[in-house]
Amino acid sequence: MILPKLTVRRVRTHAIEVPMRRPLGTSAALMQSAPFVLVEIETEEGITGRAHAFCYLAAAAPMIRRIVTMAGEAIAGGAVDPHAIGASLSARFRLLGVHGVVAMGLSALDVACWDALATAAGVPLADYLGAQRAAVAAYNSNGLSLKEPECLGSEALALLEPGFGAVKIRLGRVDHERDLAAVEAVRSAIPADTVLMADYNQALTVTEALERGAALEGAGLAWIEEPVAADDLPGCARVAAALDTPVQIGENFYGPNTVAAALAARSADYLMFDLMRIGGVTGWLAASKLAGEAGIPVSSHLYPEVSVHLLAASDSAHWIEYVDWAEPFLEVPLRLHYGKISVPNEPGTGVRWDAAALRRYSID
Ligand code: SMN
Ligand code: MG
Repeated sequence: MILPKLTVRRVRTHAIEVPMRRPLGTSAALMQSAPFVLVEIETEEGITGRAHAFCYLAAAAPMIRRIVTMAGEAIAGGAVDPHAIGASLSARFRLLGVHGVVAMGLSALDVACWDALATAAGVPLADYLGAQRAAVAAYNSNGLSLKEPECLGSEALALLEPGFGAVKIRLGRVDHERDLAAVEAVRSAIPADTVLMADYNQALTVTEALERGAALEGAGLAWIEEPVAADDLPGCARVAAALDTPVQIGENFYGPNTVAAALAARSADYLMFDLMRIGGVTGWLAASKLAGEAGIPVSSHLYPEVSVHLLAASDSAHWIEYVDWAEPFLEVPLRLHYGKISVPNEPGTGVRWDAAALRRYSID
């Protein structure tokens, strides 16, 4: 791949917190608004690369910004070369460790670099990476929180309304019977051919996961996500081996080395990568190559706006997770078409922020 010649002029960041249409209640936390750090790499050539990082907690936004600003000062004046930048920044932050907010900051810079390069080349990022398809099948992940099971059937139907053929439910209540009732409430409300995924967000011990997973075998779940601690790769492997229902993990993997370890341990049937944890586009490409070689289908975690490009260019693309959290600040919303997300036609990722939204939701 020939890199367009671009030079980093400066890096800017913004912090915003936007309302969520539906609060999301997982076994780990209830989120009622969505804090983001927005990153812009300005180049001497006049092209700007952008990336958005979801922060989980508003308190994490200033930390991520600080990392991005420090890293931005280190790369100013150099070439927009994601691999070289990644190598030098990983070395710079090695003693602190490239995890958590550090990994998120460096991943955001990487995504902004790739956005700038594809924009300079005049093509969508998917095409720049060798797109194989124009759209990716999406599941609606905007709801089905840990609420009263009785209200979940109608919510599932509302989530399918825009044309989706798949939805994800959150599980991990203290009372397993209520989890079963929640799955049953959704299953009986949605059409038989609707795909239903379930996410425990690491709530269970391995013993619990084996018991609860066995009780769910007949529920027709497309996958059980993160049943146990994400870094317990042998534990994940035990659950994956015992259950017929596929086990999905990976949103908490920092970098491709964890993917290699998970593959070696046979920790899951499916893998999903989070753009801001896996190492941006560069980390995703390496991770997805490993998964592809092992024959493991790859899905995305959050960031549908950028993940659509990566999955469109991937041999092993499975499902894209659709969340609408960035919609309040995006200039151009995602294009949904019969349950798929289409690759935008414009150069780069197509992610640009609306100036008025930036002012309105600023938490600077
Ligand atoms: C999830 C976790 C944390 C924030 C958003 C979403 C969840 C998912 O694990 O996979 O959607
Ligand atoms: Mg998850």
